[in-house]
Amino acid sequence: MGHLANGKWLDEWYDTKSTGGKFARTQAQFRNWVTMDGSPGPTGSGGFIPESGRYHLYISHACPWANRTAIFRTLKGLEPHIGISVVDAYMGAEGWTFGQEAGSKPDSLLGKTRAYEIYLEANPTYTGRVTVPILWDTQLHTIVSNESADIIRMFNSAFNGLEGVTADTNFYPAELADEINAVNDPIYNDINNGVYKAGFATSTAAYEEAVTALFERLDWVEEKLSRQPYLVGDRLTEADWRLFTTLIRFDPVYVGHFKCNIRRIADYKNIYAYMKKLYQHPGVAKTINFDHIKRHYYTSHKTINPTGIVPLGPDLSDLER
Ligand SMILES: N[C@@H](CCC(=O)N[C@@H](CS)C(=O)NCC(=O)O)C(=O)O
Repeated sequence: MGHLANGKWLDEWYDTKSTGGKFARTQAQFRNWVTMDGSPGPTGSGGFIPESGRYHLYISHACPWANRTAIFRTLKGLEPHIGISVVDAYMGAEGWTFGQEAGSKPDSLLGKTRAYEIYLEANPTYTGRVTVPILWDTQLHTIVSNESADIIRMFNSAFNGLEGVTADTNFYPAELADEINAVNDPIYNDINNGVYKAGFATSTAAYEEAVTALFERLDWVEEKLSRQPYLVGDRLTEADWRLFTTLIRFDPVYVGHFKCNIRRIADYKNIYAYMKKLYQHPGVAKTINFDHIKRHYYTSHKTINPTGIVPLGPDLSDLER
């Protein structure tokens, strides 16, 4: 775990001293958008038109944010058009690295062995965290975006029209945009980022605040799903995929490693059934690698789990039935 400071790699854990033990996530810095006509998107600069083979996605199978982008790449039929590389599960002193682990996929494009070298390729004096996902543009030789929330929206619509990519699969329909954004915000704050706020807290007060908000929000989702199949009603949307990648990691990792243990997802009747349905959605299960998920968290966060022992459980076989 580390970060880049003016282009120099520093092996340092998150600083929670200045925030009273709270984990404060920093904002992604590459915020350009691929758009159909190459015009600038809501942020960043223009020039990124959709072309087959032009873009490359760097992910971690462990990471819930990167997993969103892998799911959209698959469900939108973008696999033939956008290449992919997968970092190793273990994140050590050099941050994310590309190796030979089962499930990993080396950087066949730039030939890097460390993810921070990709950031330096885009900006030799970059300062900030080196996170996945990363969407790379082979033509302008830079990072389009390192923000999963933006990348899934580009994948949802900007590439429509390429062979096999259709507008019919639409997880962000205009008429539901307001509703989707309205559920995304609290779910991001209390659940997606909430598990990290709990797990990376270094004071009891910060931990308890995060866990309380997390379970109140899960109870809220449970109630919603007792009335409707998806977060915004009858239609499967972006909001569901954003929540799903946190839910699927919850019982194997967040309950134990991040101490989010008031209840398990398996204890929530409606959320569990919903999560299982999304897991079994065609194409999704192959984007989930429980070996990488468990090994990454339990072995990389030595301040939380110094022995690096990876628990054997829980039994997840019901997801396959
Ligand atoms: N806002 C980013 C967050 C991505 C993120 O934090 N990824 C984690 C992995 S789950 C990461 O790469 N962390 C490395 C670090 O912080 O040093 C997104 O949603 O794309």
